[in-house]
Order: sequence, then C-alpha cells, then structure tokens
Amino acid sequence: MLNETIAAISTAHGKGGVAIIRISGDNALLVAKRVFSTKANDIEPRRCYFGSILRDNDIIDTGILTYYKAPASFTGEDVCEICCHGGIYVTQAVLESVLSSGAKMAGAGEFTKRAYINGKLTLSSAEAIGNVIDAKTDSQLRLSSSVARGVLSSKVADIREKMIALISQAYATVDYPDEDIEEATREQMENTLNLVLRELEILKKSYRAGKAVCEGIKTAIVGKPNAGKSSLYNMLLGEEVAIVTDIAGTTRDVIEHTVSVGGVTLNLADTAGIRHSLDTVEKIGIERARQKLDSSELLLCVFDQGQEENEEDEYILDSALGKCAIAIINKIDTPPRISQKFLEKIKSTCQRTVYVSTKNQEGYEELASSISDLYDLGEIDLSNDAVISNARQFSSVSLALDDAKEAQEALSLGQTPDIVLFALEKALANLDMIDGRVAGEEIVNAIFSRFCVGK
Ligand SMILES: Nc1nc2c(ncn2[C@@H]2O[C@H](COP(=O)(O)OP(=O)(O)O)[C@@H](O)[C@H]2O)c(=O)[nH]1
Ligand SMILES: [Mg+2]
Repeated sequence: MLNETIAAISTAHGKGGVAIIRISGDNALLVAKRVFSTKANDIEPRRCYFGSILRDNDIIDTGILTYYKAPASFTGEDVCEICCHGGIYVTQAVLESVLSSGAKMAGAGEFTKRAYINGKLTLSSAEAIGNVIDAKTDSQLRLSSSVARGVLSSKVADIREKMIALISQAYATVDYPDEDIEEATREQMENTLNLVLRELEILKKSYRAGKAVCEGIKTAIVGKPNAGKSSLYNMLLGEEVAIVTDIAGTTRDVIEHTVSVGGVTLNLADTAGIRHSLDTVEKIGIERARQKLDSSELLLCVFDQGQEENEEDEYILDSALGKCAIAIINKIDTPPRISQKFLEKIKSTCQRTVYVSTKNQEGYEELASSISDLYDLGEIDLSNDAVISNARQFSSVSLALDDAKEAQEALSLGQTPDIVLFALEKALANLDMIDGRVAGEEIVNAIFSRFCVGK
C-alpha cells in the first residue's frame, strides 16, 4: 500500500555526530509525536523543534524534529525528520521506537520511489540522485548533480513539447484522409522536425562524454617490457601501486584501479609487457595482457623513445589499429633513438600522441587534456548542459531519433499524414521512456532497488 507510513535511518550506517530518521506517509506527524516530546503546542511545517526522544516513555536522547507538510516535501507526502545523536546504538533505538509507534520499515530507495510516483522527481533525476550519492570523482558529481536538478529532464520536456505540436498538426490533417498535408503546414512541420532531429542528435552524441564520466572507460596500458607501463600507471594513480624495476617481465598479473584523468573515469589496467617469453608465469601474464588489449575501449600504448623500435613495438601498434588509442612516447628525458618513420606510423594509427617522462612526472597535463578531448569533455559543460549518462537513456534517445528520421522521410516523400503520425508517436513514446512517463514497472523497480535504505 503506497500510503503506508514508512521510516528508516537516512544517514550513513556507522558512528557519526548526528543521524536522521526519516518518516514519510499520511501518519508521519502522528508517529513522530508519539516518539518526540517538545514544549511547543503545535508542530508547524518547516520549523525545527528541540525536544526529547522517547522509547516506551523513557527519554533515550534529545534532538530536533522537522515536519514537511505534503506536498511540499521530498516524497510529496507528509514527512518528519528526527535528528538524533549519531551513535550506532542510539540511532537504531530511535528507529525502533518509530517503528513500534506505527511506521513500517522502508525498503531500499522507497523514499525516492515515492517522490517519483508522486511527481516530485522525473525518472532521470531520481536515478541521478543515486549517482550523486555514489559519485567518486568531481566530474561524476557535477554531471549527476545537474541531472538530479533536472537539466536533462527540461531538455527532454522541451523536445517533447515540439513533438506534441507536430503530432497535433498531423492529427489535424489526418481527419481529412483524402487530402494531403497542406504545403504551408508541411513546411512548418519540416522546420520543427528538423529542430527536434538536431536536438536529439546532440543528446545522443552527449553520451560519449556522459559514459566516459559516469560509467567509465575500460582502459589498458600496453607496450613492450620496460617501456614504462607500470611507471605510467603509478603516475596516473598518483601513488606507487605497481612494481617498477629495470628487469623486463616484472609485471605479470593484471592490476586494475579506477582513476579520474582529465574528468574521464578510467577503469585502468596495467599489464605485462608483450613479448616472446619462455617463463611459465610471464607467459600467462602476457596472455592476460592480450585479452585486456582486445576487451578494452581505450588503449594507452607506451613506447620507449630512448630505444629503436622493435617487432614488439610493431605488434603493439598493429593491435591498436581500428581501436581508440593514445600513444604515449615515454622517457623523453633520454636521447631519442626511436625512428622518425615509426613515429609517423604511430601518429597515423593512434588518435592522439603524447610525450611524457614518467621518471620526471612530465606530460601528465598533456595526457589529461588529450583524454578529456577524446571524450568531448572540452565541448560540454557538465554542470549546465543536458547530457545522457547511461545506456537506458541512450537507447531511448537513439530509438526516438530513428523514429523522428522516419517521420522526416515520410513527410518529405509526401506520404499520407497517418504514416507521419505513426512515426511521430513512436518517437514520443521512446523519448518518454527517459523520464519514465511510460516506463514499465520493472524498469522503475530496477532503478530504485539500487538505492540504499533511507534514500
Ligand atoms: N629515464 C627514464 N626511465 C624510465 C622512465 N619511465 C620508466 N623508466 C624506467 O624504465 C624501467 C621500466 O619501467 P617500468 O615502469 O617497470 O616498465 P614496464 O615494464 O613497461 O612496466 C624502470 O627502470 C624505470 O625506472 C622515464 O620516463 N625515463
Ligand atoms: Mg610493468
């Protein structure tokens, strides 16, 4: 039952200065009053009241009560928040008192789900609140906070409005099946449709950046032994994680960490140097390096500029063909011996070429801006532009775009209005999936079950 009054600890589970127990539902104030005793006669909304927190008539703590009256609350229902001291035991005791006073334990994400169902949040905003909580890098925070504030939703609403105008224009003519769409109307529709197409294309393209920030890019550092892969790995992570020695074949296991470089989230793997080896353990490491090379979305191919290139370098470069790759010319503190011809080949194979000396920690900035550039972060303002940031949203935009193209084609071929209308309605239905106007119950449940209890 939706309006059952629910409660949970909304702050992190662990010891802290303060904790918040949130209560939401028709009986929120009634439940809170049973647990919280204050001198005030009346609890007014949006005011803070100091008082005692009771369990079975015993005072167990003192704290603050805040009441948010429906619909002006996070969930859109009556909400009370009791702020108590943040010890693990005391917080649990306050929650138990609330539960025995008539509230039910909230499920994971149930507050946010109610906010969505009550129209306080769109689906993409609700999803983004989860991402704000999970954010581990600055760009993840900026992007998810912008989606949570509704920047994406208002762009979608804007496109939606144009589509609805188009649909109503098409409906106006569909009632007279013997007539074609009038020339003036068609021109007007074409103009609006072109705008819609352009905006959908921009949104679709924004996923390159959105994915790079939110989901991260599977990245492997590859190169021959001793090129400086582990040194680069450590430079990017800002700490000595991987073992660096001058002994070829040092790295054997694949080491993986997540790091933000130039705003892009790299799921970064250091690998064994690829070469012919007879050592049993190193051979396994090399095999794993090859697998990483194949399964990665971005390669950082490391070359030692202090050595003439050899067949191992050639092999690495050939493997980068057709993939997204950045060449890292390392050891620029040493005299160059790599051939000009090979450098040319590197530049024509890899999307970017960056010169570094991991020994002197030189070239980080250049590498960071290359990565940022490669994933369009230079063109996008993460805090203010509408950006698609997950596969679910991407699929809706892509489908809507295909349908809108179909409508455009039908319109320009002078087909009957019902064909145009059919394509436009499909486009609208697909676009509406983003903010859950027609999202199936399963999708909605999948999104909210990712949340922690109390959110
Ligand atoms: N001169 C110089 N030596 C480097 C540089 N980067 C790495 N090295 C050295 O090259 C050797 C191999 O480095 P390592 O990172 O283990 O290479 P990997 O086998 O590719 O992982 C070590 O002795 C490093 O100190 C650099 O920028 N300049
Ligand atoms: Mg290594």
